[in-house]
Amino acid sequence: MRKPIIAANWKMYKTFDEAVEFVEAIKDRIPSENKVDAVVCAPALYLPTLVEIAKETDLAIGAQNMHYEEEGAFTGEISPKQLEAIQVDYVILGHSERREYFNETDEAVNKKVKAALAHGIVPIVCCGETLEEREAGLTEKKVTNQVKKALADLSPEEVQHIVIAYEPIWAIGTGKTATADDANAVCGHIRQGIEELFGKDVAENIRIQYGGSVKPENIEELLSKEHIDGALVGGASLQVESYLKLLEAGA
Ligand code: G2H
Repeated sequence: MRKPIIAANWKMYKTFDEAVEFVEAIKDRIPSENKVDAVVCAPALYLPTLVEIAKETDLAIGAQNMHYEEEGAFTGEISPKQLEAIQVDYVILGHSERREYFNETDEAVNKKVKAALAHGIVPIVCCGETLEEREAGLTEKKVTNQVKKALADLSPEEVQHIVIAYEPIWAIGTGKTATADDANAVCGHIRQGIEELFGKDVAENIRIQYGGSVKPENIEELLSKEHIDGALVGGASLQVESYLKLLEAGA
């Protein structure tokens, strides 16, 4: 059985004080780590403080992006080595907002995935289609291709530690959610692609989240589906009670 993983993606929201207040409020209210993995992916400048507050609780802290190089002259960037040093557990990679606004390519995502794994950080690798691609019947092709490129040259052993997040771009922050059946079908297709590339065991073990306007009202139905192992949540992860409801649905 795959353990659900509910990850908050705060994006560029919350001040430092708000972030600290949130993590203080939830850290002792996380359902048992045996039942659900709870992750908060916060703006980078809050990470050391949040890791410290969440230490010895069931809450894990993640970053929303990183560079693939260990160090160097890359003004404004943050490296996997730097994230590892402050004990960040997860990193979101290849989110559609980064692909769209910061020109992040599949090749860069692949380098980042490798770098994260080399530093003991679990990558949450995002994929998803635009509305035009969906309407043209290209969803499966687009998503499978993104996943294949993101995981290029990795071993089955490495891939089973990764989390995939399927986020249809047209459902992000729009209030529109893919139906649970549609989301499940695409997640199933991703799993099938992983089986072809890395074998049945890896496909059965790897966790695939759905993301895109997930909220307390729709999470239970999404999680009831065979291939959906959790959620990557933006808007509905910003309020304490809402995020806790999402975790309870996963537990
Ligand atoms: C998709 C999601 C979080 P939201 O980006 O990754 O955001 O839940 O606001 O659609």
